[in-house]
Amino acid sequence: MNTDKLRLYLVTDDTLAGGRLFEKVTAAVKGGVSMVQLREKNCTTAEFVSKGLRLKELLTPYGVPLIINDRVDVALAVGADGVHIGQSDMPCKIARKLLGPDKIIGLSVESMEDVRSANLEDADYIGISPVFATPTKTDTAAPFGLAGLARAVEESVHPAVAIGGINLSNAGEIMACGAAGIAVVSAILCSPDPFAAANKLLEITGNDK
Ligand code: TZP
Ligand code: MG
Repeated sequence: MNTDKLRLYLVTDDTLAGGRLFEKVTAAVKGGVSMVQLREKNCTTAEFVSKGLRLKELLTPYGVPLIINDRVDVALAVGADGVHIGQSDMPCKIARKLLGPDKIIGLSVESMEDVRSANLEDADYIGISPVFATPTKTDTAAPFGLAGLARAVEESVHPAVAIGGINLSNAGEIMACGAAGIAVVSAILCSPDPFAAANKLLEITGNDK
């Protein structure tokens, strides 16, 4: 994959977006978000597909890839650009078989052991999760911290995106650890101005590369 797309990765949360998800995603993409993951934990499959189709239509004119969280079937159904899978989701090898060689597959890693096993997989990137503790997702493994992030990036054969508690004040430090990009939820979706938030984050990720 084009690793530039990993630079500013927006992960959705309908609740945090306050029912204005599509409006906020549009503003964020105009502000510089380079990839979007539709992450839905509480909706029906029909709703997931419907949101995915709408998001795909919204993102295509901007050349921004759509990634579906967890669900390979939903990714196929909406013609998404890829999936993001966790340690307890569809095994990567099977996801690759189902999606083919050209789709993007991202793999969450929650420990150094996960990083080493991800090295054996045909993934396009890893998501290092979480770097910092975050109220957005509390059922996480222990945070990597900056030192752990740097070690994980070093150990990984895949480009790495960091997630968890990333905002304007620490994005530069994340990039300095060698990450290919940052993945954020609240730093953009809880901002009163998602366009400006994305734009500032993009500037930071660019400056530290
Ligand atoms: N996976 C690990 S942390 C996280 C996910 C989906 C949430 C990150 O949210 P925020 O608001 O950017 O800290
Ligand atoms: Mg998952």
